[in-house]
Amino acid sequence: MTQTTLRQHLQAQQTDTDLMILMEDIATACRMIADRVRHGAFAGVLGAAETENIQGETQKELDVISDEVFQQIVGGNPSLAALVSEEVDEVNWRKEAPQAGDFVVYYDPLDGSSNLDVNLSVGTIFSIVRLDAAISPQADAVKIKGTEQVAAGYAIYGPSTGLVITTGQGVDGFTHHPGSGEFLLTQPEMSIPAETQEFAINASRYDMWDTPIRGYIDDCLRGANGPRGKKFNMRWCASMVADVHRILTRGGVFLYPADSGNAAQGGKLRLMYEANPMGMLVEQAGGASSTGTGRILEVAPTGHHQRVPVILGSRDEVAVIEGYHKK
Ligand code: AHM
Ligand code: MG
Repeated sequence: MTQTTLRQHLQAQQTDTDLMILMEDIATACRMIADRVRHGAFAGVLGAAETENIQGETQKELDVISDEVFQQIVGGNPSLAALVSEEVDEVNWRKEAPQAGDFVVYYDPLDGSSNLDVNLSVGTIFSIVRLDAAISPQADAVKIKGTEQVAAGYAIYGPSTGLVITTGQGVDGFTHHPGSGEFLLTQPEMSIPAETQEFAINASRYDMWDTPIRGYIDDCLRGANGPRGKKFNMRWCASMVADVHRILTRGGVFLYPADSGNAAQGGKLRLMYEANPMGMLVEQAGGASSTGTGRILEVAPTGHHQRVPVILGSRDEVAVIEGYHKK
């Protein structure tokens, strides 16, 4: 069987060389994060010992270690203007005078990290924007809409390590092959069925939901005899990467709405390194992504750590949920 590597795939898509090198750097960072995640509770101790740090006994959290790995590998890319990380308050500028053609990378180095304690799937999410003009290195300059993304993706650290990417030409899934170290194309042209009977939401927040979300879930739970006329299944991984991976594989909808517990922040999930990249992937796979009242990718960012309500997945089901918001 012929195996297609990540580079061969990006070349076949005629990806611009600078973008291809950047995506390969991100893939390398993800392979190294996967290795640290696999070390589990030993990661901090072993990581520090490897660098012969005399403070080696001070164990670092894996999400901090993952951020350091990402900065170290991707931060050296010559076309990079800035990194924006969930783990770092300020924009990490890599150039004093970013030019047109340079990239901004937004990322969550270890999403779903509450799952680490229980040894369940976590991942790294990334979004890439290319500057269309020179900018001065100020935080306002990275408030760029999701529609401007040139690529997005995530790595999933589960039973195997996967990498799912889009450069705006559909969505393709790769699996890390431990023998060669390559990401090999294993799920070409991933697509989300338009209809579904499966939703993902943290139902423990039921008492905090607003009327549209409560109405939608109530109606799903009423099954074949209810207004939806069909029985729904439910899944919740508490890891957006794992939930979106399932949806890209077999369909479904994922909801993390704004509710009375997070309304002051505007929701839980972050626009620039969670909602936008997942929104682009889902759209590229034929699905839809919405805040409930509009397309996620069209949200004009107010800050680089901004939070938004997130509803994404099977196209027709997202439209149904938007309908509950219009009632
Ligand atoms: P994190 O970036 O702090 O890990 O938070 C994001 C995660 C998502 O991966 C997941 O969908 C959600 O938070 C789970 O939230 P909850 O703890 O309410 O189930
Ligand atoms: Mg996160």
